[in-house]
Amino acid sequence: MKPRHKSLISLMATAVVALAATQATARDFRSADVHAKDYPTNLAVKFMGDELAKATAGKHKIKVFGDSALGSEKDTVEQVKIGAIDMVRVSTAAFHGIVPESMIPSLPFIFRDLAHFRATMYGPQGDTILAAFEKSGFIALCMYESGARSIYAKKPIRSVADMKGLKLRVQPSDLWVSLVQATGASPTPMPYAEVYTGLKTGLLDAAENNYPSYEEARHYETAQVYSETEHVMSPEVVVFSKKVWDTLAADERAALRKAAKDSIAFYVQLWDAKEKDAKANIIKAGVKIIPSSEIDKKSFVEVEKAVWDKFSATPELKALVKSIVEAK
Ligand code: GTR
Repeated sequence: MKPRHKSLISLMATAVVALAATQATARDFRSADVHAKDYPTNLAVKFMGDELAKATAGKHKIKVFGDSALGSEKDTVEQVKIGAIDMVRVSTAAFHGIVPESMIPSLPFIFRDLAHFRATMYGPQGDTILAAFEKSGFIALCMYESGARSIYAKKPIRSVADMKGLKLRVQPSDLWVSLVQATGASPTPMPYAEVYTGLKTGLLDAAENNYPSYEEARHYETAQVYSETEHVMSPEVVVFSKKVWDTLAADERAALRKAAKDSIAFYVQLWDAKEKDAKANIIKAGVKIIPSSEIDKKSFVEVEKAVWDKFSATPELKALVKSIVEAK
């Protein structure tokens, strides 16, 4: 046999062994999250893990690391990129600088209501956004709703005029910085885990989030007025490392994708209950709520037009915006 053939055969043999090894290796995929173990995102990823274990006869599982134990959203996304962590559940805001499509659902007031959000983000427009992650080296498996984000401070916010000069925490993202600057407030980008201290020490006057995060992170202890500005409904996203994904067999990838899709309905039920529960708890704790009916939303919509233009500048992004806005 000629040496060339020999080396080809040994190469093929190595490939076969490698493939068998990949398929034989059981994995406990590590998934990072900033929320506590019992928060809906973590319970949903745990559900995904149980489904995955069933589909792979117990071979693959998912282990959730909550409470920012593996780092901030930005840090863990970087680790997922290099394959040091297998998975992450973050706000889509953590991908604003990486996947331009992920910015679109954070455009202020883009969703008319929850039904509009669900029809698009669990529908074709959501699929477009998820698919866009791959060219940046990530496999986005599914999105979850996260209610509406509203502003909380020591004082009520009824119109954009009340925002002037407020030191307001934002998620580390250019879109978020611009969004808050447009209102006349002063944005301070900071990881979730640091906001509690920021509010306590007076480094921040205000922050913004949905009811469950406002409650979980105990931001209500210092920022006791929650004004239902409902300015953004950005979704959560569950993302898998492409580096790790590329080592998996086709049936294993399919099982992961299916488990993620199946976790949405499970999540939505938990989220619905959590929102109600969190709101009831913060009311009990003495928080004053300014209901959305008392907020001059028009004043916010006006100043945010420039943000839409700035962050959906390409024809592809404009088409995505149009398709969301025009969806029934
Ligand atoms: C929450 C979201 C987290 C994180 C946090 C934040 O609503 O679930 O992933 O993004 O907001 O504001 O940092």
